[in-house]
Amino acid sequence: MCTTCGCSKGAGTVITDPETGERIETPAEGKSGAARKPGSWRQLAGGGAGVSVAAHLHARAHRHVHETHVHEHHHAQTPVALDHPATEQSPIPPSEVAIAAATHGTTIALEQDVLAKNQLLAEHNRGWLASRHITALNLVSSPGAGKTTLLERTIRDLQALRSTQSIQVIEGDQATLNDAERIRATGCRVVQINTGTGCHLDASMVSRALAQLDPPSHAWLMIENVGNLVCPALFDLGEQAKVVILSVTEGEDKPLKYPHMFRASRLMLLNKVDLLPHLRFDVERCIAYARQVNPSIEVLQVSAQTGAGMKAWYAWLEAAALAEVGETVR
Ligand SMILES: Nc1nc2c(ncn2[C@@H]2O[C@H](COP(=O)(O)OP(=O)(O)OP(=O)(O)O)[C@@H](O)[C@H]2O)c(=O)[nH]1
Ligand SMILES: [Mg+2]
Repeated sequence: MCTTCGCSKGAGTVITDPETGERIETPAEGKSGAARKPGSWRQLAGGGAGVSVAAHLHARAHRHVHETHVHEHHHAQTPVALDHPATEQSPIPPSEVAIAAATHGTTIALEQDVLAKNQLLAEHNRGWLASRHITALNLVSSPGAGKTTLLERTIRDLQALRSTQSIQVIEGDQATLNDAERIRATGCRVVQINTGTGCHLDASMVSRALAQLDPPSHAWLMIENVGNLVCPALFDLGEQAKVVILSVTEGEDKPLKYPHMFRASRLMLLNKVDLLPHLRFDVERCIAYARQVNPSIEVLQVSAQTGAGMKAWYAWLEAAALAEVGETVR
């Protein structure tokens, strides 16, 4: 359940492979009836490329930020807090959690519990992906910002360039196989997660989808999250980075209104720039707002429709993939 908004209470998740028609249903939490066994960590680890995931998870030192102090650990690939949602990478500053905890008591404890459990699963996903040298990105945006259009063009452009790069996609939507069908039409492997009333993907859904997708070594995995600028910011899926897509039709103030998402993202793709001549949208101001909430956010201006700016996005992808391989092969 998303304790932030209670969205997924009462609805199960369905993961569909549009190619085979195979469906894996998981009932909502608290509902009776056994779920089909999800793609567990053990299952995923068994299909790995032979690199020790445990070794990978122990590969790098990192710092945990707790409510009152920061200290160093040596037990995970990237900075995480299994006992607290507020980490260096987390969109929730520790001070806000501390204040909320003081005022809301057990509600926050529950939310911490859900997020801590998710964080643990996300680290499992990350270790498994790293063992296959897979570059995984979590594409987040409000509904209709252009995530699927961007993926369609990215896949087709790279195919036209005769790239041998394997791209695989996990689609997240509350309902329909529409986006999965659009991706499948490009010839790319895809599975669709339908979250029912849920407003975001979580790490356990992605773990099950990965078991179904079984992406090959060195693939690029694109995870299109449910269209929502709020809750997906809180849930680490095990990705290398979040990429937030903001379309110019949404208004330049969105980074200020939804700061957690922009703080959690490494790259902002400002999409639909082909529409700028028809809108009152101040690009420079929008970028300044994004950097106000996240000084290190990278920004690229693109049009997924016309293709403008897309070469810079492909270069960014290559760099992210090289960084992933450099990190995991070492
Ligand atoms: N003009 C213009 N339209 C675009 C661009 N990118 C996407 N669109 C249009 O925006 C609409 C939504 O695009 P989608 O790719 O479905 O958006 P999405 O973010 O995947 O939407 P959800 O999955 O429903 O959240 C479609 O009508 C697209 O044709 C762009 O760069 N320029
Ligand atoms: Mg979409």
